[in-house]
Amino acid sequence: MPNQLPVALRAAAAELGVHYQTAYRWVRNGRLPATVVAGKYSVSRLDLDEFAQLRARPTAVSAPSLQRLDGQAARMHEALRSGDDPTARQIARRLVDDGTPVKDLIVQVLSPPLRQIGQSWHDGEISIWVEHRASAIVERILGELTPTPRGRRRGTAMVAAVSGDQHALPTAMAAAALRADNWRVEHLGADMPPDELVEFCATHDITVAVLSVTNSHLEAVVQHVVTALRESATPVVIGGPGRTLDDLLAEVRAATPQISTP
Ligand code: B12
Repeated sequence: MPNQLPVALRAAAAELGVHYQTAYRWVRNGRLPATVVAGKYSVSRLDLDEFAQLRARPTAVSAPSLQRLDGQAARMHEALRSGDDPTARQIARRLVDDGTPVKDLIVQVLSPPLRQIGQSWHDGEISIWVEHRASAIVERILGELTPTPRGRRRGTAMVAAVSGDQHALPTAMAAAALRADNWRVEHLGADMPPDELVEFCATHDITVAVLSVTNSHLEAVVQHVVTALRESATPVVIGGPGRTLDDLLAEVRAATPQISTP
């Protein structure tokens, strides 16, 4: 008869082929049922076998490679386009649990489907509600990301888009990547009146201002903000379509050479 004794979490992690911390995260977020025995987590043999089987299915994600992320982006596209909120969130959660950096999830898995959906809307293939619904799901996914970097914060970054630009998602993406990279973030979202934005930076301890510019016709407003921020000695970086979150992190560090090491 097979051994039915509960398995200590460390042994369960080894059996699943993951680091102890990964198994611990799965227990904490409820994916892997466990009980506390003598002050330590244990998993029942039944739960462990079921979990191992689930992970072995083709949809499960183990070691996220670039190729794998492409596959997940395709599944994410399906889920976003059809408004399948639970599946979209599950794909994101699993990738994060398996160690995918927040910025890779955003750039490789969330952004390509959004671009495809934007293009399909532009080409008249889908109604605007498909795109709105997909955006709302992505907002929710981004809200559920809770990066917990260790160590001292690099400083405080203000992230916003200016008046006339309602694209809040790119600002939320930038905010999430910055948080994961040890920045404290003041996220003001989209459609920020330029003078209020400048005033905010002047009256708060802002290390760097990050402007996400998605609408191409807002150059004059953006230039106005940049000039005002530079006059008040606030470093500013600007980015938008086609720019990655690696670009963002590199530019923010370059703009603040004096404080960027946590
Ligand atoms: C969702 C969406 C909307 C939603 C936004 C909802 C929300 N909560 O954000 C709503 C419905 C409001 C919307 C409205 C409009 N939209 Co729109 N939208 C999109 C869509 C599908 C996704 C936008 C997005 O989230 N992009 C994020 C990702 C997918 O793109 P990305 O470039 O890789 O983003 C990266 C950078 O921004 C970077 N980043 C962010 N901040 C920073 C900062 C720095 C310093 C750096 C380096 C990088 C960086 O991080 C992101 C991730 O890597 C795009 C399609 C697309 N191609 O993006 C159209 C798109 C941007 N929209 C478009 C249009 C035309 C509009 C409207 C004018 C439509 C209309 N007729 O009403 C309005 C404009 C409203 C306004 N005044 O702003 C066009 C833009 C065309 C143009 N060149 O200006 C696009 C490209 C669709 C298309 N193919 O035609 N939209």
